[in-house]
Amino acid sequence: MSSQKKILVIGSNGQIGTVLTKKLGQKFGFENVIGSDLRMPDAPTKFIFEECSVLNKEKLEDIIYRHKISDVYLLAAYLSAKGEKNIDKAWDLNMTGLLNVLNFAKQKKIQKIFWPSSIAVFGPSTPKNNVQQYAITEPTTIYGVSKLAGESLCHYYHNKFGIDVRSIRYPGLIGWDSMPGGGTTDYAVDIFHEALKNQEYTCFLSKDRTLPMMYMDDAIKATILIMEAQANKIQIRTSYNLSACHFSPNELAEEIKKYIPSFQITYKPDDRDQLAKGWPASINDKHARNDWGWKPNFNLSQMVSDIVLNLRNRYKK
Ligand code: NAD
Ligand code: AKB
Repeated sequence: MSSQKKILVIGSNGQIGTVLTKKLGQKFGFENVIGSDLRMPDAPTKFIFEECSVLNKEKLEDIIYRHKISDVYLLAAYLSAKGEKNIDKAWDLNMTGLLNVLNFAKQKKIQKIFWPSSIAVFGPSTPKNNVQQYAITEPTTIYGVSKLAGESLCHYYHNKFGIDVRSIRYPGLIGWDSMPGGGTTDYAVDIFHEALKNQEYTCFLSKDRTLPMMYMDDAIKATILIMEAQANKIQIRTSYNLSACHFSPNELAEEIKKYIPSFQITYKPDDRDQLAKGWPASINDKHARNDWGWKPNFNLSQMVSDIVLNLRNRYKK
């Protein structure tokens, strides 16, 4: 195996993959980053792209072999809201996809894996605020169930086979550069686009439904930080709690109004509000901070300012 880092991002067309591939390309060279997804990306990419399902083991193995892949970022998944509508498919993609990649590491075809978990591993029996790393995990969505099982699988493969798999429990992620793909926290991205285009938004969560959230820049920073940390710093091989800020739709709307005073929000909670109701309002991430030096850069007002600036530029074009 070559000593050159060669990175494969599976699910590279998604909300996180779109941004992560750019950051990894800037850091390690675009020639060392391979993206893969079910379909070709909408726009040309600077990195190499391979069309492939993570469920197609043979094709994936061929990509890993041809590109001499060392590190895999596995992002392909069904998220919470989409998962509730496709339970069998969500379980299959979220679990078999992970198992396929873990087995490539077991066979020594790759060296390191990043696989994200979620705050969805928590449920209504978890305390609401400042949720600790080892709090009760009794999820009530198939997505949360698959993430919790995935965390155990990562822990098991690390302990039994020494697999270097690293994981973060992302909160809801918000960015301006990509659109979300079927989650409960998607409102927090949609709201910016509607505020700038139409000055109004109908929110599918309740006005005061506070959730742990994070700006995409911080999520990407944490992802690269945990992957670049020395292996002995990674003390938790299930998945790390990670936190930046928490807010309700009402608080987000008030912050947006500082830039777009005519913005109006109305509330029409749907099934997704019930999913969000079972999740924590805030997370304690002291282990990530102590073990590998995690610290966020963006609070709510810094994030809103940056997103509005970037989207205004985009919509001007
Ligand atoms: P997304 O839905 O935006 O993107 C997933 C990508 O995977 C899509 O481009 C999709 O086409 C691709 N994909 C689907 N099936 C595939 C298959 N069989 N083979 C290959 N690619 C396939 O998701 P995201 O928001 O970018 O999330 C990425 C990961 O981060 C997921 O594991 C998700 O659970 C986790 N996560 C995301 C958030 C968030 O707020 N975005 C929060 C917590 C955890
Ligand atoms: C979702 O809403 O499903 C995701 C998540 C918090 O895991 N954004």
